[in-house]
Amino acid sequence: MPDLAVANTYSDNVSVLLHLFPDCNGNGILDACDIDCGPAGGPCDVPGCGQSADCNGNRLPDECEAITPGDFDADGQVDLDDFAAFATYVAGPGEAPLASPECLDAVLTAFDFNGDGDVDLADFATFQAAFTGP
Ligand SMILES: [Ca+2]
Ligand SMILES: [Ca+2]
Ligand SMILES: [Ca+2]
Ligand SMILES: [Ca+2]
Repeated sequence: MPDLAVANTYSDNVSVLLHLFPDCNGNGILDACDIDCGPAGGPCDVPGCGQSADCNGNRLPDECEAITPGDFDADGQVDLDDFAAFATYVAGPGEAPLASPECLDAVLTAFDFNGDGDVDLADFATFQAAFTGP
């Protein structure tokens, strides 16, 4: 016999997710499911799930966001959240940022201010100048 309590929990989750995370990229897949397929048999276990990167970890598919220099979480400000991310990805001069391959472009867009392929203290100087406050 199916576990109705579990089924109801899933449908509740789907309606909550639909409200919080619409289909911003218009591919017919809930944005949360674009990012993560979730458990097998769960509401996000659908064909095409898990195809979107969420490098800034805000649960929105990154292709729906405008990541700009300094603004990694695409909230329109260069603030402490972005600084925390910068600190996560900064590496030495000439070294690739400490990012997964799928996130490399997003990290470089946000933090490689001088466009030399690394995120280092030279970039930090520019980041500081772009800082708009906490
Ligand atoms: Ca979608
Ligand atoms: Ca995102
Ligand atoms: Ca930001
Ligand atoms: Ca750089």
